[in-house]
Amino acid sequence: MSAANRAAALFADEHGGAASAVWSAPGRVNVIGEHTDYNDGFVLPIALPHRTAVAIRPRPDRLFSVATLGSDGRLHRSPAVTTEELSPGNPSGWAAYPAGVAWALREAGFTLGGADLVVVGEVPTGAGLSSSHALECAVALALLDTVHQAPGEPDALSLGEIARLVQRAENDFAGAPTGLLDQTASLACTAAHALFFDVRSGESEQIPFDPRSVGLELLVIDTRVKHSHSESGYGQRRQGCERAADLLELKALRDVAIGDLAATLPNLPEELRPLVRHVVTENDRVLTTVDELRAGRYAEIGPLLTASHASLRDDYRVSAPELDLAVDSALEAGALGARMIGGGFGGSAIALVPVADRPDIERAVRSAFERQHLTAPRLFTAVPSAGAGRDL
Ligand code: GAF
Repeated sequence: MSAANRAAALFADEHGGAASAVWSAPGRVNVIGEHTDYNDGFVLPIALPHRTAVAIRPRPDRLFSVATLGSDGRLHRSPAVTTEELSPGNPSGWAAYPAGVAWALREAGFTLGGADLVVVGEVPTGAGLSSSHALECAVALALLDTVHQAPGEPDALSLGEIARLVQRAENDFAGAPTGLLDQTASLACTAAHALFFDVRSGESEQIPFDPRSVGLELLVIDTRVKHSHSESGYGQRRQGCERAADLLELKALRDVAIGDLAATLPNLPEELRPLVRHVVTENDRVLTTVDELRAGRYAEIGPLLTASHASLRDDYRVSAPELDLAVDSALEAGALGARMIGGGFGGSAIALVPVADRPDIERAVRSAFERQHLTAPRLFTAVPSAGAGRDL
């Protein structure tokens, strides 16, 4: 059963009667363009088939209640608070993600009534696949629907505006200083495409991306090493980039042209140079990847993925031994390219693999983990899927 149908059924059990709507939003895999979003740069994500669904029904009072299906198969209920009572820290824990969205909408001037929400998520959590943004985007759309602002309504907010509201929830309520990549991917990706998104201009283009049509697959390797953007070195990397841009008197590192990189680096303190080198070369790799995909040259993006990983590992220093192992073992077994994805310090890697070689590559990655006595990784194919929408 789909996440949406399960959310609808659980809603009926929990609250009696039907939900008024069910919205869902997917997790994402970023093909390339990592740690470029908060530098005003370029990203190229796809949406996963894994979705988080939110069944909703407005309440006559002002209470905001959320129940989520846990991995233990039970519903976990957040303490019900009124929408007026929501403030960063109240509620905390997992409930901060849905509550933060209601708070951000309220802060943006929407008059929200109370609502009951039931959440069913199938995006693996802590795996760098953006489960928190899938949840936040689905909640945002469900709540906006209650005030006639969901996509499709007359004068509705644009997807870009919704993405910024979700970003505010994540940054100021949940306390994770993340950029715009994940919510934009979850909201705006379409099936069989990658989304080429220019964070500075807000412009995006759907790039046809269907690896299976050329005998390839994008394999996700979830290392099972959990990560968290509010606790990892993510914020510190972000501050380093902002400091470098300030010292260079630029709005953002996006403004360093690849051709000026060598001349620019000596003007910076030594510890900031690798950060800048990563961001500038990564933006360039996104542009080259888009060119290759537009020309249908899928295999050519392999080396770009691998170069991205080396840059994230050596310059940006956000990889982890398990991510390096996933990438190295996949490459040794015949992947055309591989890299860690997302914020790093754990989570997942991707590998571009010929369909025919996938069983061997999968076996090689699994035995590499086994030899090092690591938790078995979870492997699956990332099929470029649809973005968020209303299911029921
Ligand atoms: C995380 C963040 F949420 C994104 O905004 C982005 O910075 C990414 O890490 C790194 O590219 O997923």
